[in-house]
Amino acid sequence: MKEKLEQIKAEAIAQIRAADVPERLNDVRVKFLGKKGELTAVLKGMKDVAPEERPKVGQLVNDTRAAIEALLEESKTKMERAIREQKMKEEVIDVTLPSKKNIMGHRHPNTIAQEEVERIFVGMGYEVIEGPEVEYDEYNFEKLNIPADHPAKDEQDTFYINKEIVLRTQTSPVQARIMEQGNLPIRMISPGRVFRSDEVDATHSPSFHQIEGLVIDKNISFADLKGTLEVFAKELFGPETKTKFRPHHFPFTEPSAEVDVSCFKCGGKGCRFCKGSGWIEILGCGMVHPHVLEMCGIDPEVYGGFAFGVGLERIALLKYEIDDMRLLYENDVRFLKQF
Ligand code: 2U9
Repeated sequence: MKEKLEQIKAEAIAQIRAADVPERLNDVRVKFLGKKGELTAVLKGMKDVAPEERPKVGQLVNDTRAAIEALLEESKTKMERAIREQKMKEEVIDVTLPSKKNIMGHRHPNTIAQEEVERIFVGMGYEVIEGPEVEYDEYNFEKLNIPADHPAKDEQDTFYINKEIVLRTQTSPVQARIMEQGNLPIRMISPGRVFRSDEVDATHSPSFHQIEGLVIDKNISFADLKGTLEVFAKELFGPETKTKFRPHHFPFTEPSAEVDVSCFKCGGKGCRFCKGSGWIEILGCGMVHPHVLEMCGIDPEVYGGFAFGVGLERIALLKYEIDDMRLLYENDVRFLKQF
């Protein structure tokens, strides 16, 4: 029995020494100390040992078990330490390395201009409402009093999806849809992308952005329109800014006007920026045409209103003194982060 135990112990020790990973150590534990292990088998054979010999043999079995367990534990600890040290060597962290730069994006000048215009009108109680970029001809043209034979409807100027559907050429259809809903009064601005079949140059792009405004209520006069746009111009270009309303024509407004602001570079004296005139054109506006009101379900005998349209790129180019619109679409961060 003694020899048998010595043999088990020697075998276990040899196998523990040979183990190269913790899993192998566990295999050894199961093989020798487990329920069906070799040492357990010896214990089971105790019934064949003479009773007076049993305590001695029992003691021997326990000693062997303790020796194997101790060696297993010691090997496991050693192995785990070695693994940890190896890992530490592989995962060296150089705390002296410079940190990665956190590269921040930047708001596009168009977005800055749009948010500025929105801030001004929201401050005067206007709602900001967006709508679809792909529109029915009916909303983009018909309801805005732009008849079938109007030059703006030419395929040279408008992108047609089919006979009835276009890429909107202005954001006015958003306003026409809101008017149709009939919740009056209305005080809204609609910012967004619009499309015109233009060749690309320093001041044109087939896709650009607008903000249009609309007010519909009882007793709205041209004086309300003038006052509103004067406040807008002063907020946008500074408190000294003067405004000039020049008569103009738009199909959807009557009367209509184009608005110039006094040059914010020279204060109106005339410079290169305003091409010597002292004035810079910034937007178009007018009193909503009674026919437009009617087509959008509003009684022009009871309600009236004014509307205006601003090109956002134009505002961005002016405010930030950018001389070529194409720079706005290249998305070069070195350009964008200047504003
Ligand atoms: C409705 C009725 C009337 C919107 C208006 C303008 C004048 C205007 C241009 C500015 C530069 C377009 O981006 S641009 O080329 N817009 O001059 N827009 S009045 O009038 C409306 C809008 C909606 C229902």
